[in-house]
Amino acid sequence: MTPSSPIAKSPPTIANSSNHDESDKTVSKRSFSRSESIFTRGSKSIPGGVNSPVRAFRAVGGSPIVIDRAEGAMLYDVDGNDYVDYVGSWGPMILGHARKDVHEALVKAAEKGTSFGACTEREVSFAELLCEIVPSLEKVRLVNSGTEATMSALRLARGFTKRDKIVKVFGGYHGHADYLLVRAGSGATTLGVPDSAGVPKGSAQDTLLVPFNDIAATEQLFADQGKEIAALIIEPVAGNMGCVPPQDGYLAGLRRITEQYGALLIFDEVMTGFRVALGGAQELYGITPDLTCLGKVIGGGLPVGAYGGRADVMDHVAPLGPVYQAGTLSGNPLAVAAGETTLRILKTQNPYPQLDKTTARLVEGLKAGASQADIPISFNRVGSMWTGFFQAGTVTNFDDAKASDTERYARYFSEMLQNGVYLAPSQFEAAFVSIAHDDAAIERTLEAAKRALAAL
Ligand code: HOZ
Repeated sequence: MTPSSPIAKSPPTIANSSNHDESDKTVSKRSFSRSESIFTRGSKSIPGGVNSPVRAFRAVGGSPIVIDRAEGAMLYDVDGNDYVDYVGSWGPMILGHARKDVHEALVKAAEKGTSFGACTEREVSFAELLCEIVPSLEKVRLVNSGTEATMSALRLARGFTKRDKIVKVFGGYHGHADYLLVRAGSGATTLGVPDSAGVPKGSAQDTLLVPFNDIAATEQLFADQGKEIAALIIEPVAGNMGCVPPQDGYLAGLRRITEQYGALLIFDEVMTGFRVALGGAQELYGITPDLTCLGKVIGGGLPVGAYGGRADVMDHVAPLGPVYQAGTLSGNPLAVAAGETTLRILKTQNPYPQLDKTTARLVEGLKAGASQADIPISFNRVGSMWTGFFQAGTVTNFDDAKASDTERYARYFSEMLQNGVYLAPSQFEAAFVSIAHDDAAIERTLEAAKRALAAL
């Protein structure tokens, strides 16, 4: 499978673009001076200098690199440094950056107007495509972000069941709605604020918690309070405590318990949708939730979210039903153009076997490097989503993830940055491989990791 060419005129220069001169093996230290000065300037007008906390380098030290452009698997910062990118805009960029076909679809859509706040034919074909691809979707509503999707799905679940309580897992992150910032993973854990200030007690008191991969605890919770629980929301492959796969039978167990107590099962597939399989984790593991939340990949790099599922539940959403949810830019023609083009490419090309192979090669290589360097790193991977936890133990839940050596991860992160690889500036995030990550990108990453581990 050959990805379409990127829009920039110059071809990516992966193999020779590190800061290592292969002829004399000298290493020049990368300079980040322009990034630093822009970040310092930005910190005066933007809180913490970032528009989303996960972008800050607080957990790893130093100041964030400031991006100039991206192409294929590569990021380029304002100092002229290049990086093999494993953040992928936190998941959306499964086709790689600056795809020509996505770009063309965007230009074409923009020529017809950027927002109407009214119906379009394309939002209908996009909804049809989503319902065709994602097994549980009978009806779907477009929103603007993953946070909006989870917020709306939970309101709908509460309106449908006429119950107030919801269940999430420790370390699960489902966006920044009040009642979800309870023992939340991702940036909330990275920055030490798993329970955010500003959340009224009343909003959080109906959020119940269980450990990920713990069916017995979930069973017990439902035995105690099941008749009051509207929904259990979960990332079927946890991604916001780092990548943690569900153990055999776990998702089936959740399906059984929620059904038994008349609660809805909501899969937050913002990260896993169109990522771990075309139809997401529900296709991969063969479990059908009542509602599904989507984001990231469905926007093809533009802000899109969606929630959908059983028609009898979705029909409770206004204007059909009493659960209100709205949005000026929902179904925005640019976002839908980028999203639809991305999904059609994924559907036609089926890059998933290739993504799996590439990521397996990467992770196996990283594993071998870690074992040669005698540094314990525990790897989890599902398809093109993975995390290397700096510890010897197996990571099956949030407590396991938190046992990682975050200081060592921070040193590794900085060394990888110096060696031209951009990872998430946190131990508690998943990394993503795109179809633009070719052999040269993987080789370069493995070389960088060897150097980084040797420097620890
Ligand atoms: N789910 C993303 C990180 N785990 C969110 C990105 C953000 O918070 O900016």
